[in-house]
Amino acid sequence: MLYHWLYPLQEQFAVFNVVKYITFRTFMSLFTALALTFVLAKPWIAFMQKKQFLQTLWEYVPQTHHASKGKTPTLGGILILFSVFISTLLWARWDNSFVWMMLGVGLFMGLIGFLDDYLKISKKDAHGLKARYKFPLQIFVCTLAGLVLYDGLGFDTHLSIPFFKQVLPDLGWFYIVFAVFVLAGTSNAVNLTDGLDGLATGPAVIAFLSYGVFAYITGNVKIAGYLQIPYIPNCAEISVVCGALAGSLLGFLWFNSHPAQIFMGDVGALGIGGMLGLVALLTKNELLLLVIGGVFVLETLSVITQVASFKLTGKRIFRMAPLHHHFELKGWPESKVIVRFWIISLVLALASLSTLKLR
Ligand code: 57M
Repeated sequence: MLYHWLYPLQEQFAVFNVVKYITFRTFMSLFTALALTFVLAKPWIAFMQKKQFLQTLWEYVPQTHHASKGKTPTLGGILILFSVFISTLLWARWDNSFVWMMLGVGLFMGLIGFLDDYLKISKKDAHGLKARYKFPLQIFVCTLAGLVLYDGLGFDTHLSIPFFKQVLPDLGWFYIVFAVFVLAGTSNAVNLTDGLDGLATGPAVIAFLSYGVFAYITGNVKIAGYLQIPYIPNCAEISVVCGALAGSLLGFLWFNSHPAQIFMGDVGALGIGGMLGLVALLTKNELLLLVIGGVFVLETLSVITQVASFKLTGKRIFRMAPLHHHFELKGWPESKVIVRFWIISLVLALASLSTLKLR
């Protein structure tokens, strides 16, 4: 919005020329979202406590210390998404379809998560929205997003494979299925990871910072050409949204860090996960998501292999899946599991960025 208001004034006031620059608006968006979340978090936590919107625990929580977490307010995702929306609307260009897609996916995936949280809180039952309703709803939203990309925006359906510049398989209409897989997979992966204080928030900050860089260079014809990566017009504007996400999550982490004063809830995990999947699609860096979002992938793989092993052999691979429960049950203190997962996340993100010149 500010771009559309301030840029025309640059002829009278040269200083407003600065809003032309995506890098400037990305940083402003980051700081605005950070400040919003930071300032609003305390009143939001107090409001959640007053309304008794507290986390509902599973009846068979194995770790005794998790029992105390039942007093923690949830629905922090509403705060995160609110700050992201306000900051994006302030700093991003309104004539960019990708920006609206990001907000749309965040909103609708967040709504599904909210329904889940609402049922958990109102019925005081940790199971919330039943999987037979939750997954079809997710698939519906993700299919809509896939259709908008494929049909509405005529998005390039070629798959870009890191290190293989010449290999660009065209997925054709199958791109919609691929998009659903990436979007639904990422949102559920973030959701599974969100089981310890700041465990999903930290890696999500790192992932959005990394994708902010990827979005910027993918949408810059000169840098994309120099690095020999696919150039996607209008893609750079997504870095403003990534900035808002990174800022908002960072502000939230201040309160979600151990011992957490608030959880993001499914509204946050699904909304943020959906947006992370979408930014990977829009920057044509879907395969790199396996590395940038490595912690989310590891957590998901631990669940898949645990369930498969138990069904096929009757034996468990991990003491408990997702992976963070395994380490907790091995006796690692919660903060150690969290910080070590953050370290892994940071190293993987740096490794992803280092591939840019190699490709
Ligand atoms: C939701 N929700 C957290 C909070 C957060 C298939 C199976 C692996 C599914 C999995 C599952 O349901 N995972 C998704 C995980 C919950 O946190 C809430 O949920 C939101 C995110 N969706 O924002 O609102 C609890 O996590 C803890 N927490 C923190 N700090 C945070 O910042 O400490 C969350 C955020 C909170 C709090 O205690 O209450 C959750 O873990 O429930 N199910 C499981 O993870 C279960 N695993 C399992 O059954 N494993 C089996 C099989 C099926 C693979 C096995 O290994 O044999 C375990 N979950 C829990 N206890 N809590 C079972 C034991």
